[in-house]
Amino acid sequence: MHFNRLYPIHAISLTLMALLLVAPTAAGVFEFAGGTNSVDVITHPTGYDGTGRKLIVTVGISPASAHAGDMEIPVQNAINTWNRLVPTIANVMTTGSNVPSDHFDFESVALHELGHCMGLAHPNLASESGLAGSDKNYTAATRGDNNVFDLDRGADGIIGSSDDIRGDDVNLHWFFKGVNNPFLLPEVIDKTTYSRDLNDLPAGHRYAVNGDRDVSKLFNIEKTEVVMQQGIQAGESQRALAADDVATLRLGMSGVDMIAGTPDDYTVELQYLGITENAHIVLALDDKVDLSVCKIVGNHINNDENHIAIQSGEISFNPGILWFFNQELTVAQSIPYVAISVNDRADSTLLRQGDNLVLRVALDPGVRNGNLADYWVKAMTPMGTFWLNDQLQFIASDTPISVYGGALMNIPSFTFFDSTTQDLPLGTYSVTFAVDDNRDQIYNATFKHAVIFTISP
Ligand SMILES: [Ca+2]
Ligand SMILES: [Ca+2]
Ligand SMILES: [Ca+2]
Ligand SMILES: [Ca+2]
Repeated sequence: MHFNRLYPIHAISLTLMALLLVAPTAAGVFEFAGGTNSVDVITHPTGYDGTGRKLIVTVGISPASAHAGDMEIPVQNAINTWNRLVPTIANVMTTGSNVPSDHFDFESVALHELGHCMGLAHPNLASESGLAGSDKNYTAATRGDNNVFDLDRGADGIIGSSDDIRGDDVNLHWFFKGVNNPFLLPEVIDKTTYSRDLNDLPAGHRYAVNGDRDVSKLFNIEKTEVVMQQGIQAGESQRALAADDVATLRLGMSGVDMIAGTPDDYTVELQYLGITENAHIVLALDDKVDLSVCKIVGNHINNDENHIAIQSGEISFNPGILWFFNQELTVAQSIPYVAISVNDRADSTLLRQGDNLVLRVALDPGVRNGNLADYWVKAMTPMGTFWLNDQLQFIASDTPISVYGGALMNIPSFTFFDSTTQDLPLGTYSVTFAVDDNRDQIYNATFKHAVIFTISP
């Protein structure tokens, strides 16, 4: 079977207004960073003027667009995904996705383009670098003094990981200081925890890691890719955010002082207005682009060279592509509600060897109360994949082992692991709690939630 790999691209339009920005050719984690602008540029959503507030960014679908009606549900789903701002893993879905193998998933691409329209750029070098093939997956950077991209994938053979040798290329990717794992989040996200400066990398790391799907495997995480990473294949979906998508938007939300918890912080909510041109961001299927593009216009905030606010966004999709329009409206919270926590955090945490580790699950079956289901707890670890069995022991197995089969029931909180990490190997672990909508001993993971933690010396 033949799969095309097409790349959503973005471009930045020029305007004649004196304060507005010209188009850079390089892009990083934030739009407008690099090129003719400062590499430290943080780009903020429409409406931010340097004072703390809740930004409402409106989204509409062009009435002139082909498939305008078909776009309504996937656009609302993508808006809802950004508004929830929940980090996930295993967000690259091929099997288990409802996208036909020869179609491109409109919802996934709309999610990516809405990220551009809020100021997020590609974390990888992407097609705007002019590079070919997998070289586009190196971490976003400028060419540096020698004016060429220095590309060496390092000893692990994986492009975009911590051992890449990048010469004088100036890193544009904001990373978790001292951690450099784009699938993990600290509680506070601002300049005290995130940096572009390679001196803030952990000892032994050479470059900022970007959240590429091949890189996720190095962290014992199921196929996961940052939504803002460029590139989607036919037949797959990426409808949920990864940690670095959340981190980058929240870094911007720490405001112009880049300190969380001060008066210049903002929150942002995308608001769907329906089929109308009268919105900050308007989507259309027209014939202007290869796959898709978000054209944005930005303006410096109070003449600050490092802070730019987007004025408006225009998202174009190529009508010649075979698009799949998902017609399942996702609700604000998944039903049933499935949750796992690590030391009472819902996303991720950092542990020292010897710290205590507590893993808990919760389940609210909602309207599915009593339906038969398989229950699973899967741990991907530095020693391989483990499954919690019905004796609540982790068993190493490449074949799924269920922890329980029976009716969906209300579980307010259940602790299945509470122990020291003294004897656990160093590295990154991900643990997924999943329930199915059937009881057949086959791992479907219809509803799931995962947490990630690291153990360091
Ligand atoms: Ca590498
Ligand atoms: Ca260079
Ligand atoms: Ca602030
Ligand atoms: Ca099953």
